[in-house]
Amino acid sequence: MLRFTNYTPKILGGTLILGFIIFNIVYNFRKAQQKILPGAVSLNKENGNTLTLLTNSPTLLVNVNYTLNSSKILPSDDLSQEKRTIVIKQPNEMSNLVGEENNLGKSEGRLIFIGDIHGCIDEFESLLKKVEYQHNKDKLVLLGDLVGKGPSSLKVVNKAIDLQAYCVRGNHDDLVIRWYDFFQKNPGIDEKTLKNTKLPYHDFNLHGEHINIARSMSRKEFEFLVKMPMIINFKSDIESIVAVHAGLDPLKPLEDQDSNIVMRMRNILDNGTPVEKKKNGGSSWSKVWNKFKTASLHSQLSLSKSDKKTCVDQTTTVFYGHDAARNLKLKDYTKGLDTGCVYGRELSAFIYPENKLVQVDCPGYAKVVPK
Ligand SMILES: [Mn+2]
Repeated sequence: MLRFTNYTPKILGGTLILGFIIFNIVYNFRKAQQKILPGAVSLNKENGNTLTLLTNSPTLLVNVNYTLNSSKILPSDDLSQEKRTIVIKQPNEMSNLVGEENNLGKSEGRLIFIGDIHGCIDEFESLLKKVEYQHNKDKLVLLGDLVGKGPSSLKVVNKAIDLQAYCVRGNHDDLVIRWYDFFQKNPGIDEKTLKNTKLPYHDFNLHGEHINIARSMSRKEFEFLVKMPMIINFKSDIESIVAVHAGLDPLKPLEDQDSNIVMRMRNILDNGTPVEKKKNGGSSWSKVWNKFKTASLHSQLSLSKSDKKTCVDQTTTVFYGHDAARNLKLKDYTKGLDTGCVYGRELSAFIYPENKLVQVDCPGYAKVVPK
């Protein structure tokens, strides 16, 4: 029987202090774990699915400044009425993005945005012919997922290297990058050890194709992929064009976007949270982006004045891929170009500043997986 003695308050006090210490250790340990893993934000918190973490310190944002060689600056609505020449100034930080030969300097010509290629090298080459791509004048912008699903992932990567294309990282590119990194850290690992090893990412699949792409990848191919940033922002005095693989969180400036979200988002919930899977609810991110002008978005979400300044300018035009299920989506401020090439639909190019869409048909290589 427990009796109240002179020692009881000390024991109770001691237990409380000990409990407090243990709580703090656990809490701080978990917090420290989260700090070690920046970008480890779950897109699907509701389901408890944690998202894949990123390796190799991905570059979030690269800015490309350009000027318009036009005697008359036009509002963006009139872009199609007068062909303007873009002069791309190659900033230093782009030098390691466009392959080993960085001799572009200034180039005049068109920006040609191309949706998810997924290893479809033949269709990629046909599309280049169809748009009459001129290497010394035009600039290619590939919207990520160069690899995976299709027949010739590494041929597409090498073509991008040869053409010195600007590319943003897609979720499939990211998976191959992480597998390559895994083999760098575990050199010569045999099949048996591999099977018994606890793999570092939930989306690592020993029977998937990404492991094989990574295994057959050269150092040069890896370095090209790993240097692909999440966001490229083409900026002139009057307009801003952004290339990303999946989408942008309208409530954050470009430099504060989350890499995982930029590579994977599809929808935005009513409370403003971006989510990867449509089954999590919400609306298409592009619908949200186009629907709300900056002010109305802010007033709806009751943000403070200081927050208003930090959001992405809603007039920015965003080129993206990733959402083959929604197919071609050309809206005022967003251009969705994943038209399901690898599933037997089309590979699409959007030519700027002509605002012209060019497509080639594809026979289809991969089964359609509903998202
Ligand atoms: Mn994708």
